[in-house]
This record gives sequence, structure tokens and C-alpha cells, in this order.
Amino acid sequence: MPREIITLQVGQCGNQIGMEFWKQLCLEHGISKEGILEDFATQGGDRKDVFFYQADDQHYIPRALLIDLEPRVINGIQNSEYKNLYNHENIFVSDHGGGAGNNWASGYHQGKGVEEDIMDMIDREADGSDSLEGFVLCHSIAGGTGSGMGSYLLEALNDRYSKKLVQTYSVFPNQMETSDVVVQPYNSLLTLKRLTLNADCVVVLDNTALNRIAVERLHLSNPTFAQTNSLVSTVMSASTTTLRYPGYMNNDLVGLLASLIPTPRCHFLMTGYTPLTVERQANVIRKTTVLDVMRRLLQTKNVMVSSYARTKEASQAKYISILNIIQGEVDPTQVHESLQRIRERKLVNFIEWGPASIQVALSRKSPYVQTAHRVQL
Ligand SMILES: Nc1nc2c(ncn2[C@@H]2O[C@H](COP(=O)(O)OP(=O)(O)OP(=O)(O)O)[C@@H](O)[C@H]2O)c(=O)[nH]1
Ligand SMILES: [Mg+2]
Repeated sequence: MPREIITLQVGQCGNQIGMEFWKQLCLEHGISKEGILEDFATQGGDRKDVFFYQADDQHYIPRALLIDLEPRVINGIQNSEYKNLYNHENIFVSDHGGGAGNNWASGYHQGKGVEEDIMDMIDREADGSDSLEGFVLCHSIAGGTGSGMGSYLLEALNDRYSKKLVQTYSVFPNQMETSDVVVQPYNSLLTLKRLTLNADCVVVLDNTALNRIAVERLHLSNPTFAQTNSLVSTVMSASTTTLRYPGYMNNDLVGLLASLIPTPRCHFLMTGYTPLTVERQANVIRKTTVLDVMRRLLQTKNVMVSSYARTKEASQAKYISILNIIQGEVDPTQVHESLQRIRERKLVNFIEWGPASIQVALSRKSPYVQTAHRVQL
């Protein structure tokens, strides 16, 4: 039975990373820009119905809500090649079109005003699924709409769907650039409170680290949002592969998260990914063994959060738990050997108060694409 997931994309950043995510899913499942299944993809054995449903004419529609208080980004999506993919009933743009002007309170307040409209859309989507597992919220925490309205929606979802999981992909602002928006720290703090109290799992992505990865690993001198967002969509799609390509375990979000979150408050995750490419950039093919991949995932330079572990005191940094999702043709005995090697060499420090576990999920699909999740320190 599919465990469906509904995606809410809120604000400029939310919609931009959401759009990249859907592009990636369409590619992986062989769904065309109009939502039509390509001829070569009919025998996939994959689960498209977690993230998509089928219209009367069998074309696939994302279970996604596009929400913003200003029309620019959503208009952009509606004028793009993917305009026919989304359900137009699921697009919400406020009447006045003025946005929230980087003001958390304005976003929160406007969220309250339009709660009914949006909850109607969410209810309709929820009723359309067999066994809804939960929601994914994409947003930035520094603006007005994604942060303020996103916060309001988190609270509302908690109220109305208290049994459903809520996972967020939250983009933290770039610390290196002095922003011309002085209230970013306030917006971020106010949102963080809701992320702590009202979300079950927060995947932290920060623009500082995303930029650093784009510059250091992909050798882009001035990464654009489109390029950093494709890093985000890679992580988002990779972390959901076990849901979309069912294997013997981790077939639902609960199972995936349960192993990572030892106690409910520790639900901020960091993600890493290797090997990285952007837009099929010609890059040198390296030899990838399971050990190489696992080792690389432990290196902070591959992690999409700028963490304490990058500083000199890195040796004091500790992991709570780790989940490696490994895609490709992998020999299970290699996994065992690599784990042992990592343990012998003491490549990771774990907290003392919990089981020091590196879990491994093997997943089908494109060979030699790997990712890991780890809980924030
Ligand atoms: N990674 C990434 N970050 C983004 C993107 N767009 C905006 N941001 C970041 O998000 C923050 C600003 O939030 P926005 O999403 O633009 O704001 P909003 O939610 O639309 O809210 P208002 O426009 O103020 O109503 C800044 O820290 C930006 O650096 C994006 O496409 N990708
Ligand atoms: Mg905006």
C-alpha cells in the first residue's frame, strides 16, 4: 500500500526548490514535462503514487501545493515547460500579490487570514490519498512568506493532522553574505521555534554550505540559485529513493526517520551526498567502492550544513546517528567490511549516551549515486 506524501511549497525559495525536486522526480520516474509516462518507463517497478496521482486520462499529477504571497515565482512556473504538470487548483497566490516583505509577522498573519482556503486544498489532497503518511514543507526560514506563513501552516497541520508526519526542508540563510535584510535573524528564530515544536523532522540546508559545495566541489565561481537548488533536489530525491523504489526495509518515512531520531527533540538532520554533479557536467569518473563512498560521506566538505565539525575542534564533534542510503550495484558483504573498517579506524565519534550506529539502506536505481543522513550534533 502506498504511503502518500503531500508536498507544500511556500514562498520564493520553497517554490524554487520544489520545482527542481519535481523535475528530478519526473526524470527518475520517466514522466514527461506534461505528466505523461514515457514509453520506456512502463516497467519500472517503482512507486510513483507516493508523490504523484493519476488524472482521469492517466497522466501523472504531483501531490504538491504551490503557495506564495507574491505571484512572480509561481507565474514563472506556470510559464515554464512544466506548466501542465501541476494541478492548477493547487496553486495559491494571494489576491494583493504584495508578498510578506521579509517580515515573519506579516507572513504569519496573512497565513491566518487564508487558512481556510489553504486547508481546503490540503483536505482535498488528503482525501485523494489512500493512506496518507504525511507532509513535506519546503521553505526558507529567513524571508517572510516561507518563514511566517510556513510557521503558521506548521501549527495548523499539527492541529488538524496531529497523527501525520511533518517533514520540512528548511533553507537557512547565508552567513557569509551580509544581507540587506536586517530582520533575517528574527525571522529565522521565530521560525526555528515552530520547527522545533511542530515538525517531526527538519532537514537543514544552509545556503553557506550549499554555496561552498558549489564552489569547492563543482568548481562554479558564482553559483546561481538554480545550481544550488539542483543540489537540494538531488538530496531530496536521494533521501526519498527508498520510499519510491521499495526494497526490504525503509519503505516509509516513519521507518526512515525512526532510525535517525533517538528522541523527538533531536530531529534536525544534516545531509551529505557524493559524488556530486550539476546538470550532467562532464566530470571525471572515479572508482567508487562502498568504503570510498562511506568515507567521503563522513567528510564535512560533503555535508550540506556548515557545522561545528568544520572548525579545528572537529575531533570533538559527535554524531548521534547516521544513515547511509547507498544506491547502485552494491555487494552486501562490502557494506559489512566497510563498516568494520570505519569502526577500526575510529573514523566517527558518537555520543556516549546512545547506540553508536551507522545504518545502511541499500536502494535500487541509478548506479553510483550515494547519500547519507546524519543527525545534527
Ligand atoms: N537555496 C536557495 N535559497 C533561496 C532561494 N530563494 C531564496 N532563497 C533564500 O531565502 C531567503 C529569502 O527568502 P524568500 O524565500 O525569498 O522569501 P519569501 O518566503 O518568498 O518571503 P517574502 O518574499 O519576504 O514574502 C534568503 O536567505 C535567500 O538567500 C532559492 O531558490 N534557493
Ligand atoms: Mg517572496
